[in-house]
Order: sequence, then C-alpha cells, then structure tokens
Amino acid sequence: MPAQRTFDLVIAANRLPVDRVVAPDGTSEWHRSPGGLVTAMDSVMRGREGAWVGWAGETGPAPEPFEESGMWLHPVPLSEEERETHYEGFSNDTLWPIYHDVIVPAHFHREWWQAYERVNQRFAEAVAEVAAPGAKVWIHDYQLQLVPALVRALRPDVRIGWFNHIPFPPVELFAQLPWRRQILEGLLGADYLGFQRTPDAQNFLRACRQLDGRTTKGDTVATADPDGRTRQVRASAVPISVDVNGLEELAKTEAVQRRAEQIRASLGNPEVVMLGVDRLDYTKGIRHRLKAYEELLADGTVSSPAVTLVQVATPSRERVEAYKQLRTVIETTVGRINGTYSAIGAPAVHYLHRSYPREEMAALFQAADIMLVTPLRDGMNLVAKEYVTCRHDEGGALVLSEFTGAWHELKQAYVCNPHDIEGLKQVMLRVMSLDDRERRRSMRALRRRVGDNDVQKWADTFLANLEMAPERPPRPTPKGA
Ligand code: ADQ
Repeated sequence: MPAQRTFDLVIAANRLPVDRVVAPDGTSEWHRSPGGLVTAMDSVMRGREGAWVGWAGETGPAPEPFEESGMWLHPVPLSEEERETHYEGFSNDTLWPIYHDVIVPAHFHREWWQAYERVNQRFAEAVAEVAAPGAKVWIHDYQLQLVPALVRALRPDVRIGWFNHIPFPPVELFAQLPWRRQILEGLLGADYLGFQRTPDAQNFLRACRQLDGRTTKGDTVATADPDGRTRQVRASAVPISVDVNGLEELAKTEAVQRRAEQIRASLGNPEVVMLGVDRLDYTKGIRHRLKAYEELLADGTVSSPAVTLVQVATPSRERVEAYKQLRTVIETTVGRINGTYSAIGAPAVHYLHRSYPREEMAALFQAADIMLVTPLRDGMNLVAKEYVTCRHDEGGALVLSEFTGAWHELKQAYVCNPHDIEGLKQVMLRVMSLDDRERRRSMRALRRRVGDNDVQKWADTFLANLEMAPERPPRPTPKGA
C-alpha cells in the first residue's frame, strides 16, 4: 500500500470544491462546484500545495483520494441517513436558522446532534491522517464546529484555525441550542477563530463568558487542554472578499462585454435593469425585494418593461422543508407579478432558477444598472463585492442591506433595511433618479474599498493570525517508530 501523503496546509470544509458530473456515456468528471466558500478558497489555493478534506456530495462509500488542479482532495463519506441528519438536519435546519436570527424556526432533534458529532469525528480523523507534522489546519464553517477540539485530541502538534462564513448569533439566540456548551468547547480546540465581522467575534466571546463560565481578555478566551496546560484562543474579524484581479480581468474581456450588451438587448434594452443574484434562501430577502418592486409597479411609480427585474435564484437545499416552501412563495409571487404587469415578450421579472458559469455572471453584473442585495441576515455576501469588482466602467449602483457583513465595509453603497418595504421602494426610486456623477462617485469609492481588501489578503491575514498562535508542543513519536 502506498504511504499516506501528508501536507503542511490542510483545508477542511463540508464539501469538496468539486462535483462529480456523469456524462451520458457513463463516464464521469469532476467540475468545480458553485458557492461562496469554494469561490473564495479556489483562488487562495492556487499556487499553494495543500489537501482539502470534504464530502464529495454523493452518499455511500467515498471515492479514493485524488489530485485535481494541483490540490489533494480527500473525500469523507456520508451515508444517506447522515446527509439527512447531519447536513440537512442539524447543519441546515438547526444551526443555520439559529445563526441567522431565527428567520424561520429552528428544529432540535437529538438524533441530528448525534449524527453531527459522528460526522465531525470522521472529518477530524481524515484531517489527522493527511496533516504533516506541525501542519496548519484551516477548518471552515458551521457544519464542522466540533472538529477543532477533535483534531487537537488526535494531533496536538498541528495549528488549528476555524473560519465562520456565516454570522455568529447573539448569546440570547445561541443559548437556545441544547448543545451550546459542546459547540463552544469544540471551537475552543482551535488556536485561532476567524469571523466575518467584529460583532460576530464579540458574540462568540460573550457566549463563552455567559454560557461556559470562561474568562475573556480583549479578543482572547482562556481554555485548558486535557494535559492541564492553559491556552489563549483568539477570536477576531477577518472579512472575506473576492478574487479582485481575476474577476476584473474576466469582466474586461471582450466576450463578457459583448455578452452584457446581448443580455440588455434580449431584455429589450430597458431604461433600468435591476438584478438580484442569490442562492434561493430565506435569509437573502428575495421575497422583500419582489414585494417592493411589485408595489412600485402597482402604484404606477415605475412601469415594466422600462424597469425590468432579473432575479437569479440558485437552487439550494431543496430537500429541506423551509426551502421548499420558500421556492413556492417566490415562484408564486413571480408568476403573479408577471401575470399582472408583463407584456407579451417582455416579462416584468426574469426569473432564472439555475447555476451559471463565471463569465455569464460577470456579464449579468455588467448589464445591471442596479444590483439589489437585500438579505435579512448574511455573514458577508460575496455577490455585492463581485458586482462592484465587475463594474470597471464605474457604472451601476449597489443597493445593500444593512444586515449583511458587506455593509460594514461598503458604507458608500445605497443602504436599505429590507424589512422596511416602503424604505426599500424609496431607495430603489432614489437610485433610479440619481445623476450619473453621483452614482459614479459611490461606485468609485466602493471599488477602492473592495480593491484594498481582496480574497488573497483575507487568506494571508487569516493564516498570519494562525501563525501567531502560541507555539505547539512537538508531535509525539508514533508508536513503533
Ligand atoms: P452564500 O450564502 O452562498 O455564502 P454569497 O456570499 O453571496 O452567499 O456567495 C454566493 C456565491 O455563489 C457567489 O460567488 C455568487 O457569484 C455565486 N452564485 C450565486 N448564484 C449563482 C448562480 N446562479 N450561478 C453561479 N454562481 C452563483 C456563504 C455565506 C455568505 C458569505 C460566503 C463566503 O452565507 O454570507 O459571504 O459564504 O464566506
């Protein structure tokens, strides 16, 4: 049997960055999978050697580890039952709502928790297998909050970092979780914990104090290892961003610019194209955005097709009940708006429920006069930063919810509170009536902000913070060595 390959940098995330695509002739290939985390990490891992531990997306036995685009991919198996209990259940129907202001009710089931513990243990074992002595281990997101402590128990020699892509909830909401202490202790196995915003890190520190009786000092919390050694774990903000150079380069290509013109022409060259791009998720405020637009059409303030809305709603978590219900509501609303306000060949809402290649996304961003980013709660929202990055012409305008992490950095956007439908309508109207110079000034400022803090800087800062974590003891000599 060949020796197990080990790496100095190990990423652990719920999903591998690739999906298996089966061709009609039965052969299969791996394609890069969509989503915020993969988009960000893809550019970070370019040029670095490392391993990525994650689920390959199909239940049953996992494929053998393999190399893809210079990265060692180490699949972790999930059974069908674990997909339902660990992933769709505990991760997406317990944690996700609790961490997003309980926009829909969270469900608690002890068997979901047990599956979460089991799967986290499996991830920790896979990480321990591929990590070289003294490696850096970078664990991602809410599905793997127990992995830091589990890895530490198996491999006290490695440095462990965890990054939360979603918000960390206020203690009053986090306290609802029956397993809140186990989660805090799981996270405290890390040397460094990264969050999107300072208030998220502060929520975590407060939870440690109030729910686990720990002492915090500044941005650190004290903990003790099983051997009795005390450690300080640091929790701070490292806001994620986009691959500014790569995306801007793509947006500047002639093919993308031509495609943007084509898109506008196929929409009938409206005066104003408004765009929404989101996973079909109840946190994203798609319903609120549609309501505001419908009311503007109803009261005659705007008319279609002069003002047209394009809504890309990427399929997401389709087996979870709250997502099924949301899809029905959104599609009924789109149908009603189109039934009432569209003319033949000119729908008021263009609703696109599918994934697109990056080129098409860049062209859509360039074709849109107004980008509507209206989440009720969002860790960051990369779409806002992608839109700004693609507008090298300094055209377009960003309407941004104050409940996104992005708004904490992009204060020059046109801010909205999506719960305030009247306010949302007013912002849309205001942006439509602004003169070109004013819009450009806002876009220029936004582009400077995003340009100063790209995804590479995010990764470098995270890894530097992890590097500064206290020196770890050497790895114990393996038995029989
Ligand atoms: P998401 O909730 O998935 O991410 P977001 O940050 O907007 O949200 O990232 C979505 C990504 O998917 C973007 O790169 C976007 O371009 C892409 N995408 C969306 N629809 C697409 C489509 N139809 N076709 C192709 N690509 C599409 C989570 C958190 C966020 C956080 C990110 C990163 O919920 O708050 O910003 O992780 O940390």
